[in-house]
Amino acid sequence: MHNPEFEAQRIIDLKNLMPDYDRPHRRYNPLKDEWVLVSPHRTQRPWLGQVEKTPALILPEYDSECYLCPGNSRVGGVRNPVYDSTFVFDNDFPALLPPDDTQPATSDLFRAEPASGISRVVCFSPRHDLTLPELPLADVEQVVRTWIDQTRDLGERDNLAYVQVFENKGEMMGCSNPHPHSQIWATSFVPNEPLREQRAMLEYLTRTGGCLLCDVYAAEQDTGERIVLENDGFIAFVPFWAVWPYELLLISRRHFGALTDLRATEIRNLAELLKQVTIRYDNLFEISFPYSMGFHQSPFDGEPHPEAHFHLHFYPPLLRSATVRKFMVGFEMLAMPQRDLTPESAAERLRELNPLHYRSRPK
Ligand code: H2U
Ligand code: ZN
Repeated sequence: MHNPEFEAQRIIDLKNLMPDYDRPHRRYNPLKDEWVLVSPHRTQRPWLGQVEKTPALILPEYDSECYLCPGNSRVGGVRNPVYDSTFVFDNDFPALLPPDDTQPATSDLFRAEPASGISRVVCFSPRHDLTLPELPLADVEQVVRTWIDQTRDLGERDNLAYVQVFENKGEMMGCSNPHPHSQIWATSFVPNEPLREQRAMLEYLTRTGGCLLCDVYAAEQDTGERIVLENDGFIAFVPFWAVWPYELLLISRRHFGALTDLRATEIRNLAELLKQVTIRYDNLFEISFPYSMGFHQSPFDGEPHPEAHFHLHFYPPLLRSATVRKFMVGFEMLAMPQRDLTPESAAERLRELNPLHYRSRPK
């Protein structure tokens, strides 16, 4: 299936990589078709800028003021059931509405199209205080199963083309409530990020005959230097082209497109890796580690998508401590993303952390 010339080039490429290269260079992101500037020599610069607030350490198991806890009223007045597992509800302030017949005004220069969809909130468990790293494994599996069921339900609908499952964790990421939850926005169109990736994966398949992420999986296993964790179903690694300091990409070992294609063993593998990855994250600065994470899967647009390879991005904002975050400003806003810490050093740091959550270790 692979083009042999391309295969030979891949091996040369691997040998030519320079993880200990300490001069500025740029790295290519084939999923986004864009470059990131890496400036490893800058990691020593002093920091006199903004200091972020450290998140509260101890949360109660139940909070009578929380709009997501079992039995409590939400902002719109609806009361949550006394749920004892995952709990899904339609967002009371949805960004998307059901389709109707109205059309926005549009012109060549000022283009607009109708956009419809469904937004839901998925509470991970009744516990107000247990995020993914501290949730029992069986409960994390239940969260994965809920995402699968929701994807199936929404993906099968004629007027929806994409199902975006994501979690915003921590005030720093704009999360409005500490009760562990994720969101699902299912849209009548494929949003920018998955569309861009899908086009890149399709271009790669056409050019090489292979799958971009299957090849990345194999290449990362060959070198091992950016892998943080792996199991039979998935690897978690800091991508060669990562933008965020401790960014991670989780990709499935097997080639398949969507959450709905996961096999029973892969559900368990994914739950295990989610738990272990988020434990390492919390252990990095011994705080509840903020991030935005989300799955990228095949569009549900009725077309076959042989190019699509199921994966999960973690984009955490923190850089050097619980209080120092990376800002995407200046050159990043106006020119291109830039990082100081190399992906290889970030991976090494995450890999060497204790596999036990800091709050569960004996003092
Ligand atoms: P975050 O994941 O960014 O914290 O957002 C939580 C979502 O919960 C947000 O989209 C919704 C908000 O609209 N929400 C409700 O649907 N009902 C409520 O009572 C409060 C918040
Ligand atoms: Zn709560």
